[in-house]
Amino acid sequence: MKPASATSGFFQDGPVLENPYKDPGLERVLRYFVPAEVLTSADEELASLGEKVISKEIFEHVEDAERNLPFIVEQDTFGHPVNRLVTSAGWKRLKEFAAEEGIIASSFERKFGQHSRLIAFTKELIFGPSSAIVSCPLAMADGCARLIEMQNPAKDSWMYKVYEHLISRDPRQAWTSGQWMTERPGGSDVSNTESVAYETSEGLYDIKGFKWFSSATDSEVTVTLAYRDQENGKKEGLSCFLGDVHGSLEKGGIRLHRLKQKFGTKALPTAELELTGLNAQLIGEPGKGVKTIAAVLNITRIHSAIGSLGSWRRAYNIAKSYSQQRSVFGNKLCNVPAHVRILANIEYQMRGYMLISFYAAYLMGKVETGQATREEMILIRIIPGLAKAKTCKAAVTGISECMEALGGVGFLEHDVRFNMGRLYTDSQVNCIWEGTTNVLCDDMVRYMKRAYRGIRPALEWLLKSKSDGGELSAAVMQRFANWKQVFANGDLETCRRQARDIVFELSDIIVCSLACADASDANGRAVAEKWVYNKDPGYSTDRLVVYGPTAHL
Ligand code: MFK
Repeated sequence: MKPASATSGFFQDGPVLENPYKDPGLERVLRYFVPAEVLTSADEELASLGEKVISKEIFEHVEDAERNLPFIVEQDTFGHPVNRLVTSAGWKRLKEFAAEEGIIASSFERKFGQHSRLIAFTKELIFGPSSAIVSCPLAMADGCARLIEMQNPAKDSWMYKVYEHLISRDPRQAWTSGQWMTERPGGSDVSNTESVAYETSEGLYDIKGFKWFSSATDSEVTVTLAYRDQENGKKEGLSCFLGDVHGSLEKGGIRLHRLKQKFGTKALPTAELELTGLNAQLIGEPGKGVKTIAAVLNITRIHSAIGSLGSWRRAYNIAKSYSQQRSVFGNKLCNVPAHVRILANIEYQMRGYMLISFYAAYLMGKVETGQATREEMILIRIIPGLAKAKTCKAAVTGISECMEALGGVGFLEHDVRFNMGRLYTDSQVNCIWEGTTNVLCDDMVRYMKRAYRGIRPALEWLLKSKSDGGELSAAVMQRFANWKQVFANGDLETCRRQARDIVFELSDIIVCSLACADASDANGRAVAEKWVYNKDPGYSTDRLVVYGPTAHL
């Protein structure tokens, strides 16, 4: 045998990245929610985006953004304060690309009516893992645009101008938004906010305070919370404001205090900001800021869930492709039943999470276009939170499993295209921002306890409408009956202590129910039976679900 050298001997062929839009798992979920004629109209746009996000050019921008991290220039040579945030060319180009591709615009142009949201979120899923987390400012821009749209501002107002910038496809015009809620005393508990808004003229304010965790600091505007300055010690709740970041920075109304050093999302500038005079406009009713900003949260929560799924699918597709390249003990991994079973289990799980996350997008689209039924108007209050709470957590362990499926090479970071470590570290944040899992669960338990008389029939309606009338759906109904008993019998404090169990079980029940409506073939049935009974479908079904019916392996 000839000994190997650095340049001779065995070299493993790497995995192949395919167009993520052509992913059979995604195609199936899209067919579930989107009518065929809409998919046909959107096909070219989505396929083209799918090609671009795996192109050399886009990966070069990602590499640039991830190597040349943002920084703050505090002072010039002579000690004058400069207060300038520097981001890389790659980061800027990725933002421009997102605008050109209409990642946010697609939701608001409403070219596909109520299905526009589903098409837009498909774009987010496709682009997210090639975005160096430009997906974060996009998510907040999306939420901010929706919040403005809900106010129905006059066409000649500043607010409307902001809206037009947020949804623009022209990279020279496109803006993004921040969302500055978090302060030192309160992360999730925003009532401890220490920012004060001083009225300058009707509807206009100068906000002073310290924002502790401000992602997407390079955004042109922000949605933020502050207490309005009250005369005579009058008490009022938090109010919500739309802040002019760009203008306020220029005139010294915001000081970039420092950038956060983070476990992941490193290309994304996240800052501590001292507000010495953020010019802002009141948005929504004074004193009802939390309720107002919730419109943003419900959208960014869907982004978190679908962003996690985008990374997870990328990791899974890399692992799947690698299994068709790599041989061990004389067998390709795709022919090792234990390995195929790991991949199949990932697909069964992920498909369930895709169903609930895309269902959230489906509902959002119906609500925004005035097509939602009474029950759907109720469900939209909880489905985005349910989808985020469980999907984001599952994605972290799921991506870790995909990394392991590549063995040692899964742990390496040489190649931006196959950097599983980055997908893993970046996905961790989705469990935290926009409400940690426990905060989401607590909110949902409190809300459902208050609104149970409306929520219960809405859930029953959903489960019935997805039922196939067979044994699988009967098992789901039984599980829901058990859930109702636990939830209805528990007092508020007991349910809050058990919030995670209660919310996770409800999320699973909804996934099971959605999966039952897609169980008409072997592939869909395997997913549904896995979720409902945790049934092992056997090796041939595992292979079918992972590699498809015609795979020659
Ligand atoms: C790839 C993806 C990229 C994603 C980008 C993200 C960038 C990340 C930047 C950030 O992380 S920004 C900070 C994120 N912070 C949070 O998400 C805060 C998490 N905490 C919560 O969600 C708490 O539940 C909450 C702050 C809302 C609790 O505050 P409160 O003061 O205890 O309010 P409360 O009483 O729960 O709710 C006030 C009202 O709002 C109630 O209505 P009523 O006044 O009619 O009773 C609630 O029902 C309503 N509300 C709360 N959450 C809602 C909602 N309404 C609709 N939908 C919701 N989700």
